[in-house]
Amino acid sequence: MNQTVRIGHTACPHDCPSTCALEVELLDSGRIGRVRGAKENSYTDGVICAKVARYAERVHHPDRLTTPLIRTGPKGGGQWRQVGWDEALDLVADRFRQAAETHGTETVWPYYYAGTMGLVQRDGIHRLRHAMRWSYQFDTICINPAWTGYHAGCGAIRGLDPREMHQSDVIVIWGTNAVATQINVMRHATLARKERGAKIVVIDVYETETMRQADTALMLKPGSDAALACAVMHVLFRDDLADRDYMARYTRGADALEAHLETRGPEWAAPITGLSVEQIEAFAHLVGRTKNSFFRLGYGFTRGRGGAVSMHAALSIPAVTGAWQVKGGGALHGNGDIFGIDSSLVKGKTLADPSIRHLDQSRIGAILTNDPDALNGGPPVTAMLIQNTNPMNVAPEQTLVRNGFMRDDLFTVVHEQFMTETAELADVVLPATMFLEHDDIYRGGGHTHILPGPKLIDPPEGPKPNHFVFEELARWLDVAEMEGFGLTEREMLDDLAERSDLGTYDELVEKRWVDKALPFKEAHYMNGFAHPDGLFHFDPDWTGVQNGQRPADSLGLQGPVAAMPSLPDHPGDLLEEADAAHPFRLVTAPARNYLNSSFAETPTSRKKENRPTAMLNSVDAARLGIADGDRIALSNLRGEVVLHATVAQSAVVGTVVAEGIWPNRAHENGRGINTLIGADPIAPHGGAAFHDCRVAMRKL
Ligand SMILES: Nc1nc2c(c(=O)[nH]1)N[C@H]1C(S)=C(S)[C@@H](COP(=O)(O)OP(=O)(O)OC[C@H]3O[C@@H](n4cnc5c(=O)[nH]c(N)nc54)[C@H](O)[C@@H]3O)O[C@H]1N2
Ligand SMILES: Nc1nc2c(c(=O)[nH]1)N[C@H]1C(S)=C(S)[C@@H](COP(=O)(O)OP(=O)(O)OC[C@H]3O[C@@H](n4cnc5c(=O)[nH]c(N)nc54)[C@H](O)[C@@H]3O)O[C@H]1N2
Ligand code: SF4
Ligand SMILES: [Mo]
Repeated sequence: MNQTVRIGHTACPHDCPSTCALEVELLDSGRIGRVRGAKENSYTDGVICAKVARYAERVHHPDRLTTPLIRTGPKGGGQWRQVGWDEALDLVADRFRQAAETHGTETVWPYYYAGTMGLVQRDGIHRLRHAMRWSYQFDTICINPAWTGYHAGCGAIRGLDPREMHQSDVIVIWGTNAVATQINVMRHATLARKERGAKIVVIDVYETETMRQADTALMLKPGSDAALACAVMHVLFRDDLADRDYMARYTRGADALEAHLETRGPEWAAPITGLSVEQIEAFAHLVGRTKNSFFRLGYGFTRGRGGAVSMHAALSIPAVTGAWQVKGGGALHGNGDIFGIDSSLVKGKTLADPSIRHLDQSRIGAILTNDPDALNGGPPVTAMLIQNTNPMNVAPEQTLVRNGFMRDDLFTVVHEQFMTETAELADVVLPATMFLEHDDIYRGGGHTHILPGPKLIDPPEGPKPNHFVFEELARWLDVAEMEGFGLTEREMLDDLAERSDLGTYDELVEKRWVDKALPFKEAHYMNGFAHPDGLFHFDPDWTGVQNGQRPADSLGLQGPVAAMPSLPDHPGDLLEEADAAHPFRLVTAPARNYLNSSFAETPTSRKKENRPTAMLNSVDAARLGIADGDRIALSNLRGEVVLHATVAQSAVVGTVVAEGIWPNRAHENGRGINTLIGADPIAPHGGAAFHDCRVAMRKL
């Protein structure tokens, strides 16, 4: 069949720091063909991940939800009645109203996350939440430990323009598996190596695809990054590689840091990290002698109970070397603070009442099983609206999460593209459009662009955008007259663009993207760091306001702040260290072909990932009599998970890695990997410790 191919321009909406500029083949049939990265976008540079390149598999998937469904049998029983939107919304509005009449408005908990990163489709849920005085969500599942640690040092979430890698002689890829999770980091790093011989250092806890491409591979024990950073800085001070002039002008706490690090040299760090003294010395000398070292700091190494400490410690290295002073030198974690986006209308800021109860997103298991502490002084949660997230798969403490969702007195509405494991336990399921079928605006996490994502194809009959759900529910619940309601998606996008100095939405679509990169001096904090005193803080205050937000303690949700070190140090006391009964440390890293739980529904991703596995070292395997391919169980006090073993020299002895996130049902006993993960908040500003978990392991 001969079809004309037109190209549509949009942006990837998925929860990924790359936020790629996309070119989509639009076939006459209304279907899409191949998806490619835009070559003209200097960050995307024509490169995207394979899973989005084959997006046709997802958007035209035969299992997509296309009709609203109302549950007819027991929870999770799979019996549904197909209904029209009006009947579904009528029921939802009725039940939400009833719940609020019985328990007060805080009993309704709208639960969302970043399945779409669109600023209108993702964030509009807050407008409805505030209008209805429903409970707030304290977002903790992803960024908090990383952002808090970064903010503690720099005073803002911004750093180098990632394209500056082309002017770097050393690129340190720290705690991110860029090949899998943000391919463009790898693209620019490997180009820099080709162009100028830049050396790539990769710091991870197992041999990832990213590490296999490194010039220097530092494979350490989970949660030991701050110890490595301390030893590196010890060497920098010791060997006169610290930039004392720079520190005097731009930092706070340098003398205290130097004194404190005297006892934290490579000999101290070697047993903590599992690295050799020589490896640590060599790494310290490399970054100490190469001013233009680019520290690309990921999320992975912050998903432990010492996560904020680890981020801040790693970030302290370029402040000691003074790397920030030169092109290609300094750090980047994210650039969230450069965009000047004003989402106040979308989010319904004027409707917000700060006294309303906050609930910790990661503690959904404890919340839904009525743990009084997790309920934070408010009523039980008896009604939920869930969008863009799949907590029955991705949230920690899965056993509690399941028990909670099974409660008969909990009414759950899930607006979804697929029948996820969360949707399976819903009372009402509403079908959602995909990004190619609605309009939105996105901003880069790991780069400097704002990109419009205009609608390119028509959805199937049935699915509706998130914005439609906010507007319709507002109407059914009689708050449609409040500020911020009553606009179409396009009108809302125009308002957002205008408030954010981006012109109109159409103008933005015409331009394809806007580059908000800061000038050198700003991006490098040469006019001062973003704290009020203009200094980088080696000695952060972990209490009070964190990353510019209301502190968790004022929300009643703080982690063990008192146990945090006041200067960079190994946060050993905070970690879930191995013990005699649970001698292994589990890391639940992302799989290359899945994105959190997304794409587990597409046949190619599924085939490539094969089955849930746990990677372990041959030394550990031999000791337990486990051979490659054996069925094994991982367990701890939270539960037990069955997988198959892959034996390789790919991690430090004592570390086990399970890539995912696989659907729970892909595991033999229906228990997914997050059964093993704890939900206790990471200090000081919350977070889930997905890579900090002790387990026992046995052959089945
Ligand atoms: N293919 C794919 N891409 C994704 C995702 C996905 O699931 N799959 N998820 C998306 C999302 S939501 C996010 S937030 C980003 C996250 O992307 P990243 O910043 O890459 O963070 P993580 O995915 O948590 O983990 C990255 C790496 O950290 C390593 N790690 C774990 N513990 C430690 C430690 O203690 N020290 C060190 N040095 N390394 C450690 C893991 O082994 C893993 O290789 O990726 C996004 N992109
Ligand atoms: N074991 C382990 N667990 C983890 C992690 C880990 O590293 N290890 N990483 C954690 C991290 S960093 C994160 S961010 C979370 C993420 O976890 P989630 O937020 O649950 O992300 P996804 O699993 O991608 O689920 C997003 C869902 O949103 C739906 N969706 C997408 N677009 C739209 C839309 O426009 N409208 C509607 N209504 N729905 C939409 C998709 O179909 C999908 O089911 O997982 C966390 N869980
Ligand atoms: S790399 Fe990330 S942003 Fe780019 S296409 Fe893939 S999922 Fe989307
Ligand atoms: Mo995330």
